[in-house]
Amino acid sequence: MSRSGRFTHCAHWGAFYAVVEDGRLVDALPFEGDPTPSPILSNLPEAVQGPARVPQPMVREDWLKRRGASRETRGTGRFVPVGWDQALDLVAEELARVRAEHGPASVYSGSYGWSSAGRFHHAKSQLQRFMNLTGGSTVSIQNYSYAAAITILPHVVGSLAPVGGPLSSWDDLAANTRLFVCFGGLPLKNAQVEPGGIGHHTTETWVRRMREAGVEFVNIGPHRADLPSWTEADWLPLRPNTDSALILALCQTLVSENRHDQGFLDRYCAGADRFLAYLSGESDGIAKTPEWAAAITGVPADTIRDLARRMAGTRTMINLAWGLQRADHGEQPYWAAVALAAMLGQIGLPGGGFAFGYSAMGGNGQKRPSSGPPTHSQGINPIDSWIPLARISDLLLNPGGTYQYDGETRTYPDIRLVYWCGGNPFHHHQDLNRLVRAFRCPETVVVNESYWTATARHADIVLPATTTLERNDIGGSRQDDFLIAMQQAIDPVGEARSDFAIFTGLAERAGVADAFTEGRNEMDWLRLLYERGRARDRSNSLPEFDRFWELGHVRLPVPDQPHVLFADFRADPEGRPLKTPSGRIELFSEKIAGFGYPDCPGHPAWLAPVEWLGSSKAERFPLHLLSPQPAGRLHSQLDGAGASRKSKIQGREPVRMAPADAAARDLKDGDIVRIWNERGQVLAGVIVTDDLIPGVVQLATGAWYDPQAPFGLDLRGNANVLSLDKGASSLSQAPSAQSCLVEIERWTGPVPELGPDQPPVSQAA
Ligand SMILES: Nc1nc2c(c(=O)[nH]1)N[C@H]1C(S)=C(S)[C@@H](COP(=O)(O)OP(=O)(O)OC[C@H]3O[C@@H](n4cnc5c(=O)[nH]c(N)nc54)[C@H](O)[C@@H]3O)O[C@H]1N2
Ligand SMILES: Nc1nc2c(c(=O)[nH]1)N[C@H]1C(S)=C(S)[C@@H](COP(=O)(O)OP(=O)(O)OC[C@H]3O[C@@H](n4cnc5c(=O)[nH]c(N)nc54)[C@H](O)[C@@H]3O)O[C@H]1N2
Ligand SMILES: [Mo]
Repeated sequence: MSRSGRFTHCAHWGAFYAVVEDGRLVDALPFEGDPTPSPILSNLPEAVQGPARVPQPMVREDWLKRRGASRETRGTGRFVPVGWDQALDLVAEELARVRAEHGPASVYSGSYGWSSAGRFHHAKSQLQRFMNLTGGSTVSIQNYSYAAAITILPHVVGSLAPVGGPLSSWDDLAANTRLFVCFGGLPLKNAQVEPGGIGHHTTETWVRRMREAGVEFVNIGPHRADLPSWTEADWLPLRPNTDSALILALCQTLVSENRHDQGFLDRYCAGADRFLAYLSGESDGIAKTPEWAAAITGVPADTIRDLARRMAGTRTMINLAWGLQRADHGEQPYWAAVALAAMLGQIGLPGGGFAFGYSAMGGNGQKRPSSGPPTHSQGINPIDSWIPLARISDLLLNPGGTYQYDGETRTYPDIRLVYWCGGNPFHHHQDLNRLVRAFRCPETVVVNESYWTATARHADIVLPATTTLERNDIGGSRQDDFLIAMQQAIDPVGEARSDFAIFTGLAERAGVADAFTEGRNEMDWLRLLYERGRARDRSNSLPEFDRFWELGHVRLPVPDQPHVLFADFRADPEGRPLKTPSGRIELFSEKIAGFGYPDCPGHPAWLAPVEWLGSSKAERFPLHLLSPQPAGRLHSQLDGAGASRKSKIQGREPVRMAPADAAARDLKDGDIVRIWNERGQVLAGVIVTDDLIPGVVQLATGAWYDPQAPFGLDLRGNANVLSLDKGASSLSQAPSAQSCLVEIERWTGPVPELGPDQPPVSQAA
């Protein structure tokens, strides 16, 4: 069908209009009324119809010949195009064989990843629904965004609300906060995205309103630009991964100057005495004074003291970026921040307290509609087998191995088949050279992907998935008040099929098609999911499905009143206790202490990370590499197109560094450099900036993994070739990408060409 027209659509980076001429996507226009649409939008037509799409089902040649015996060559060699029937037969037979020979736990479908915005075609839901109907599989828990927080916060405050929302809402902050202390700033570039999509991007509007209302901002961290200059923020430059030391010294100052709120500690907290004994040094001989913290953090002692006094003197909101806990011992700055907020005694008051991740997502701080977006049922996994998701390489490399997690000793199952759908572990996981080795362990790897990502290239069977533009869906997030009709704009590119269609084909082969589809096609499902949501909506304000589809979007009502996190608990701590063992905020956790983990004791503590500027390793690798989220793309999505491509230097990801570090290496803007440590090496292009402190460099995540040879020099500058694959602690086993030391030197040889957009493909068999 060769359509033309304008279609309402939606991505994680926002609602938009897809402009189609003669069946081709030609433009993506900002959504009506969006005050700050995302520049990521500009990439779309170039990517969706670009050369990196997987055109039809593909099987790795060596796997076709030798099946599991070919695993050593995975990630290399040619692919053979096959028809859909053959591809689906191969997957169905291999899955049945592996489950019969090794049991359902030998199939890994943890398949972390953001895929795309539509809620029905949500890739992982489709995968899990299929797996759960056919015997189950090993899955994953947590997320890469805030896994350390997911594990520690239930012990400390009995809730994930301070990180997953709803946070105290922006209207509360604009009206009541006087001082906004941000560790890692408020990176507005991150507020472009919201999982499931967002109708209007309003974070910047809110931060401007706060500034206009006279709120004062403080940015603590290595990167000045984490708060926009118009906030006129005070910048306290701090060494990466040392926030917990600084926060402990703020607490110590409050106590030693008797500025802390003892009444709040007595009424709302448990274990304050144990924590105070650590602050004073009574328990370990080291007082956590500003002088002590200054030596660790690089922030002068008097500056720390002044900040503590300022915070105690006014209504203060403490905010920590999520990136801080994506580090070794990432639990500590979060727990310490809860303790600091408790000392100030403003938790549960308008505009006060603490939160994690304002501006990490576009929906954080927004007021939530009472009914969320539609969701598709994944069913129930018939087996109990899972890992904390960042242990993926350990899982594949150590079948039968044991590890600690949240007080348990657990055992890795023996994985024989990996099925990934809607994620890119060769983007998101740390130490990619290690992941290459890990991916060579299972007998078979199946990947549904739209693009020839490194993950698709490390599969044996690649099933081409449509992008959202090639199917109908509904976009929406529980943190946003829009529901967006995602109207199919173009025909599937090549032979791509939706994940729903792919798993329907596999479900037919497994004899469970009726249970999988329940007899419904795509539009039937959208209608059903929408109408279910409409029935739940207490405002009765939603139109019927057909009207919604015609309008292209609807808005859900949100509460008039500001939301204040923990206001209920503050008002009635006995009647509405927290879901912690004590019912209170745990500044000391008997439970965590009982686990006996040296890397996560019973109270917030300063624990030096394995790699940081104070470690002995910094003599060899003197630069701390931070890998924040990219401004011009979503993770690895759309890396090769539009805004992201334009940001590159000779096709390489830019690395930002301080003038002193550049001068010491005789580098200037635009130079190509080699960045390396003992885990790997990458090429990047230099940008010199005085927004970074000396000793700290920034290489955003998401450049496509493009090794010159297996385990060789990465040509595009993927930060995870360099990052560390270590659990943040025995408690959370969370990813710790932000604890990473490197060295940088000028690249003196000819700059090698980038790898091709597609792997080698044979003529059809
Ligand atoms: N060094 C470092 N590493 C990090 C981070 C960091 O800060 N530093 N951040 C981490 C964080 S917070 C996250 S959330 C992760 C993100 O990691 P991912 O979510 O894995 O990254 P994406 O690039 O979004 O990968 C999604 C993939 O799904 C594919 N896809 C899109 N739509 C569909 C679909 O409908 N069907 C199928 N089958 N596939 C689809 C896309 O083409 C893309 O390849 O990265 C983590 N990794
Ligand atoms: N444009 C765009 N937006 C995104 C995404 C994307 O891919 N592209 N990804 C989304 C996802 S999945 C997530 S989880 C969120 C992540 O949101 P965050 O985790 O908040 O984002 P990051 O960019 O990783 O980190 C924010 C800032 O923390 C600072 N920082 C890093 N380490 C330290 C430290 O040790 N101490 C201090 N004080 N500061 C530190 C860095 O300077 C960095 O700029 O972003 C979301 N938003
Ligand atoms: Mo994330």
